[in-house]
Amino acid sequence: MTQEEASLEARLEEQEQFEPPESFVEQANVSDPGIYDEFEEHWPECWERAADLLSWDTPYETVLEDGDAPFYEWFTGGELNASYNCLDRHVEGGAEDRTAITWEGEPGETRTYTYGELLDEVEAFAATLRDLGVEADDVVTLYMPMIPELPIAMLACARIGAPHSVVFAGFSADALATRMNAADSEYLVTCDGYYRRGDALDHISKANEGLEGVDHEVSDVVVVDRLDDALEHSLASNQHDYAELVDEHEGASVEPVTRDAEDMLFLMYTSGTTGQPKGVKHTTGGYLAYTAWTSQAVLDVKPEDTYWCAADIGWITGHSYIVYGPLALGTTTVMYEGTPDYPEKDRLWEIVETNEVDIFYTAPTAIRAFMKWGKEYPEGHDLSSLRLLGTVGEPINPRAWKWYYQHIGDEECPIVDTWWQTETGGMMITTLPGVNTMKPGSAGPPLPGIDARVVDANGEEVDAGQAGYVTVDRPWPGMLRTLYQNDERFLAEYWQEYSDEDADEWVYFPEDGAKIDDDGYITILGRVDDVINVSGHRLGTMEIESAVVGVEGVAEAAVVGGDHEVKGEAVYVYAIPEDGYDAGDELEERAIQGVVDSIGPIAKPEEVVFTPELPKTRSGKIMRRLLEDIASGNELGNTSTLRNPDVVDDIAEQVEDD
Ligand code: 6R9
Repeated sequence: MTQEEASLEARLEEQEQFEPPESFVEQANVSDPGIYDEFEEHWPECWERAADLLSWDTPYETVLEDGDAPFYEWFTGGELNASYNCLDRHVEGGAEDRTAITWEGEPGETRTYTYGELLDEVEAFAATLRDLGVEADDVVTLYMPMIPELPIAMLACARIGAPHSVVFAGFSADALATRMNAADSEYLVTCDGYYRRGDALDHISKANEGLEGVDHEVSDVVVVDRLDDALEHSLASNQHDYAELVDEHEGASVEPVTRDAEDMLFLMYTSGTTGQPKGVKHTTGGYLAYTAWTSQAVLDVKPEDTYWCAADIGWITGHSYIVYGPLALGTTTVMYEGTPDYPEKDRLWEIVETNEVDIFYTAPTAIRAFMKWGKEYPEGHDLSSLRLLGTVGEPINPRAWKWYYQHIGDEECPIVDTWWQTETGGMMITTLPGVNTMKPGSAGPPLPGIDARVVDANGEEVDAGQAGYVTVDRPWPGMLRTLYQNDERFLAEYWQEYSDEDADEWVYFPEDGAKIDDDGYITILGRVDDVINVSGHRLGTMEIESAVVGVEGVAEAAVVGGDHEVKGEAVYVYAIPEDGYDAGDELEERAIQGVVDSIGPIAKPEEVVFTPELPKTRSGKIMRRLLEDIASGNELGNTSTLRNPDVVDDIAEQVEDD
């Protein structure tokens, strides 16, 4: 390190606040601090601003209908089509030749689709789906990796009014079956495989195995041939080759189906406290308006930009900020198939340089990996096209924030640390990059119109600096409407904790801990339920536990998240072997494989610790907090209230030995 660099590092290390550069503010979509008051004074009509970003077939009558709270309705009476809003209207407006999607395959090939071409592809696939018998309101499952056919299929579904349910390609066959069963989905679009670190991965076998676990008849399966000859596969009688079907429908014209603002756009299954994933339902009007608005106000997206959200479309971040938000605004959105370190650890920076990316949005876990690899990788590339950086998915520690600011943004790009959830549809707590001071480690104030607070267990707002829980005291357009076919669970999961039902006061509880400072900036502390966050991916400990207990030879298991340098949190399993089984490597291997088979490699345990007993309270509850502390290597508090305090030392010793 040169002396100059060393003094810069030292200065950054001490600096706690950063102002957005003047050059950014001057061109920002939102730069007037008055926007907060404006939204406050005109709430809920302020949300017309979001709805105005869309083209409506029928104008809405009411902005917010709260008669049946918390089953809120937004833009009631309005009608629109999401695919029309993401495609046709840009083409009609003269942007036919603007690039909509730039795709980078892992082996190095690229594909681009202009808005005109994307519309043609979407129409051809929409016609295909219709021919297969898909009707409005039929749930179509999309089990696909990061290939252009995924957003094409999403928009084709939206065009004909069929909600999609995207299942992350890294999820297991079991996870696919569970989700298809829960949604009664009779159609599946998948692919033969994809590339990962140079290998052609077989995906179709996993899809086929999943189909065996579906409890109802699946009418049709469409298979994209991503790998050509790299993987031989045969198709069953109800399985069709994507390209063949699309060729037959080339040039088809499919009118976008007019949808009610409150009609379901998609379902997204996410992890919760119990083993059964939650089917989060998002609607057409509110969700699309909210993702378009936040893309514009927070990500500063402009039609002429090249914008890159390096997430996977299989998660909500990809739905909202690779597909719907950016395309609704008519910008160019980048998709990358592979991993950041293949073929070299500068792959992402090469993509930024060659595509002259303006805006880059990623997860803190990726930034921590970049830090570990070293600054020489970004330094080898010209990243001067970048104007704005963003993070999402988990808390970002100030050190990683500053590294991102210095080595990727060259101290010239604001960073937005955006807190939100699958359920919120879009961003909720973050600075506005053209308005607010940034404080590394703190997401920022709630967005204009968002009534997020930090409260204690009684719902009273906590003092600055005190830890509490996040609540959202007023609805917003992008919010989930319910859990699919399960209103009861919707009420119990999100509204029970802090609402006063008799007074008809409804408070949304996201199950995150937080603290707030004197300026109203919120620092998120993490989940307060049994959900852990591994590399920005949300996993339910209960789902993992039931996978471990399903392994022959395991009697009981507790799963917790422990600190991890790169992943943020990692999965730790504490398990009691069944009598007659040896607590050795073989059982550990099988326990790990059990988790991978039932959920997917993202949930792979960091460590399995066998113990004759789990630490339990006198009332018989497993002391998870204690196991978390052991996993994270923290100081252990008082264990005297345990029924079996001795077991703690045994476990802690084993973890240290490993
Ligand atoms: C978008 C997304 C939601 C959970 C959420 C919280 C954590 C997300 C964060 C963050 C701190 C941020 N989270 N963004 N924590 N700072 N900027 O990630 O959705 O997969 O549903 O996860 O992620 O704990 O409750 P989802």
